[in-house]
This record gives sequence, C-alpha cells and structure tokens, in this order.
Amino acid sequence: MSANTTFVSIGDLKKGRQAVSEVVETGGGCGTTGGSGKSSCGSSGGPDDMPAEIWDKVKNHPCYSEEAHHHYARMHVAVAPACNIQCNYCNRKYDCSNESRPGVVSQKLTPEQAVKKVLAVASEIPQMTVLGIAGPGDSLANPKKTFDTMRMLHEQAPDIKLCLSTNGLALPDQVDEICKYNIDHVTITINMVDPEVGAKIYPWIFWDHRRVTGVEAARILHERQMLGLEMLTARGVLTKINSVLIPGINDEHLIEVNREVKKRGAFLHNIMPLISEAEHGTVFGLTGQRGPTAQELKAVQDACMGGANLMRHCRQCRADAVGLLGEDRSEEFTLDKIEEMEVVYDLDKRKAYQDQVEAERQAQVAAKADALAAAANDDGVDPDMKVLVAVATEGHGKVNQHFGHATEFQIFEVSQAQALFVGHRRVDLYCQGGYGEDEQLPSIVKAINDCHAVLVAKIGACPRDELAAAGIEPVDAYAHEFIEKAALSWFSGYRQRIASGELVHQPRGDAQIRQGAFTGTAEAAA
Ligand code: CLF
Ligand code: SF4
Repeated sequence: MSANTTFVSIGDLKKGRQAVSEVVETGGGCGTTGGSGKSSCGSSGGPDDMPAEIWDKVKNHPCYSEEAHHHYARMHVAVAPACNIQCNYCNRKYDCSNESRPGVVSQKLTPEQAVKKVLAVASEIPQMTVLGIAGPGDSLANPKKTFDTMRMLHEQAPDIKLCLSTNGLALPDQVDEICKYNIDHVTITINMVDPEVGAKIYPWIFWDHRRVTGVEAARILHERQMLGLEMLTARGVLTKINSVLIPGINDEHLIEVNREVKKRGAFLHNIMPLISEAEHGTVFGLTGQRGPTAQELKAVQDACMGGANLMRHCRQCRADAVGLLGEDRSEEFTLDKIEEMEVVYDLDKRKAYQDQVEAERQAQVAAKADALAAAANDDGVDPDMKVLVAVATEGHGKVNQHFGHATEFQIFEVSQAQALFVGHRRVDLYCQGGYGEDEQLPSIVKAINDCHAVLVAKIGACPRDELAAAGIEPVDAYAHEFIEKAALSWFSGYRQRIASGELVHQPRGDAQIRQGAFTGTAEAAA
C-alpha cells in the first residue's frame, strides 16, 4: 500500500492504547512532576485535578486549559524568521507549520515593534493573558530576537504569561535563557521518536555548521528534542508536545511518541492534522500526501487517552495571531494602526476585567455540573450512547453565534456522563453580506457530517432544511446558554425521543477537515 492510502485501523489503535496504559501505570508525567500526588492534569482538567502551582500556570492559558480557551485570548508576535531544519510539510515562503496553519504569511516585527504591539493589544483586549513566539520560523533559531522580546515584556508587562514554540533542535542550549525570563510554557514539535520515521518527515537539519540529511539528521533532532524536554521538566517548565498526524507515516507511531513524551514529563500532547495543499508548494503537498479525516484524527487522539494528556482545541494559529483561539484579530493591530492607538497598559484595569471573566467561567463550570447531575437518569436508552454535536459560538462559553456567521464549529462529544470538547471544524462563512450563500452549505455539511445536531443562536429556513435533510438536527432552542448545559439538555431530549419511539438513533458518517484557504472572515460577518 502507498503512504497515501495506508491508515491504521481503530482496532490497531485500541491495542496501542492498551500498551500506553501499561506504561502509564509505571511511568512519570505531569502528575508526578507537580509534587502533590494528584495525577490528572490535561487541558480539560480543573483545579481539583492538579497541584495548585500548576493550576496557577494553566488556568488562564487558552492553549493549556480547554476551559480557559472559551474566555482568555493569546497573541503571537512574528519576530523569529529563520529556521534550522526543513519539514516536508513546510514551505518557508510561509509561517512555520508546526504552530501555524500552512499557507499564511505574517508581518515580521523587530523586538521593539513586538513589545509595542503587545502593550497595544493588552490595553485593548484585557483578557489577553499569554504572549507566544511561534515563528514565522523557529523561535530558538532566532535566540537574540526571541529573548530580547521576552526580556522587555518580562519587565514591562509582568502579568502576561510568556510562551514559545520550537522544533527542539536548539532547545538544550537555551534552557537557561528560557528560565531566566520566566517563560513557563514551551511547545516542542515532536513528530517521531524513531529516526527511520523521522527521515520521511525531515529531509535535512542545519547542525554544527553543516547540513545533515537522512536518518542521521532525524537521529540528531530526536536526541535534541528528548534532551530538551527532560531539561525543561527538570526545571519545572510546563511543556506541550505538538505532533503533526501524517497518515501512513506516523499515525500508529504517535502512540509511541505519546508514551515517550509522557515518560519525560510532558504536560500536554497536541496531535494536529497535516494540512497538505498542492498550492502551498510543500513536499507533501506536491507528492499528494493527504491529511487525515476528522474521524481518523479523533481515532488517534482517542487511542492516546490514558497517556500524556491531550489537547484537542488547537486552532493551528498564525505566527501573528491575536484574540481567542477561534478568532483572528491580527488585522486590527497592524503596525500603522498601532501607531495611531493610545496605549494605556493599566494593570489594575486588566485585573478587574479578568475577575469578571473568571466569574463568567465559574458560572459555566457550575452550569455544566448541574446539567450533568440532571442528565444521569435511567431512561431505558443505551447508557453508553455518545454523539457529537457542533456548536456555533463567539466566546464566553455560550451558544451565541448565528449559523451564518460561523467560521468554525466547536465539536463536543456528549453522553450522560460528559460533554467533552473534542475538536473544531473550520468552515467558509454561510452568510455573505446579509444573504445566505447556498453554495457553501455542502462544504459546511461535510465539515460537521459526523454530528447529530448543530447548536446555534439563530438559523435561517434554508440552511435549517438542508441540514435536516442531511441528518443533522439544527437547534436554536438553547441560544445564549452555556455550551455544555445546552448540549447535555439537547442530548436528554434526544434520548427521550428515542425512548418514546419518536425517532430511531442512527450512526453518523465521517467528516472532512478543512484544507484550503478561507473565503470568509469574522470581520466580513460583522
Ligand atoms: Fe501560542 Fe502555542 Fe503558546 Fe498557545 S498557540 S505559542 S501554546 S500561546 Fe495554541 Fe495556536 Fe494551537 Fe499553538 S492554538 S497553534 S497550541
Ligand atoms: Fe517550517 Fe517550522 Fe519545520 Fe522550520 S520547524 S521547516 S519553520 S514547519
């Protein structure tokens, strides 16, 4: 079978999950690094799941806490243009694909411009709590620009958490600098722990003043990644591992990656789909290497459960992203616009606003707990039934977006025991300048085709009918309610309709992960 058609079966993945569980029983990981004996601290964890000092680091970091990502924003500054390796899914005309959606070009900044931009965003978006450096090349292949930026921010904006992302090659040499500026969150992209697999992903690295190729290059990269991860864990820095899922190359192998990074203390594992368009001009794009479907991605993520904790809410942002993870406000903060802004970095005002955000977040947590308690009754329907629902939201943890204004849908897996965020699906805007664009509907249906319902604040008659005809129930009865409560309430009603014989539960199909560029933006919907 070719690399493009081979894919690990769900049965094989389940065997792999068993292997992961065996290792986890004896292995280390974040539960053993925090020192309190508490053991579960994934992105969906809360204060009861982890030591207080770890919760303090993750509670308002939108990437490290799924709950936080509904309420808190991050921003990136594109100060790091150079890279020291080549990945087959990257074209260096664009931003680093390890933390960015392929095919995007960011506006490069000097460290001084970057600091000015961060202060401007912090004064306009008080819930912006994290500054990340994620390109457009590799942050640590540009150490002076990266650490100059971090040093100035450490001094001038002490309430903002600092975060960076790297391919790991230069990491062991930079751990002291990382700790010097209190950079508490570091992402390493690790796609393999076997250099033979790595040779299919990395054609070369630049190491020790020369270009190294093949298995030797992948071996050096692997050793540097593992060493860097161990050093960060030893220094108490929280680490997230990004892995790009490449069907036929590292799909099964990511279970082993998960196990190895867990052993070395990784806090989170973020398995992202390969985005591989020929128009991006990458090696994989040009050779026809496909990305995974939504259900293939979910199968690998599910198989890794029980190992290193999973992040499933990554949006593969751009190197100059600004805003909540699902939105992009970078256009509001270009250099010329910042020049005209009155920048007032007011710590007290930021804190007061964040206190309000925290109160809203606690209300969401309480609503979820109440809804779960109400859902746990014996209604005669299969107690293990799980379905996916899509949600249109513009933040605050609520079902508060019109179907036609959604550029993504959040996906929740709902059962009587939980409403769990399991991913998102990007779509083209349905509503274009006040009227519905019916040509977009088939692509939206394909993106959420594995869902039983879509929860929205409002929806027009035409998309309502087409969704229903495709077997996806449009639901606007929970407008402006908290998402988990809405999803659980809808699910209880769905079960009641099955119990009464009003409907028969049918399994859904697979869904597509959006590959190409977008034809609509959030601004266009406003
Ligand atoms: Fe940025 Fe990355 Fe820090 Fe987050 S992003 S450097 S950890 S602040 Fe987040 Fe964006 Fe996914 Fe990255 S959603 S691409 S995981
Ligand atoms: Fe591209 Fe990032 Fe890989 Fe460098 S590390 S080649 S910038 S994806």
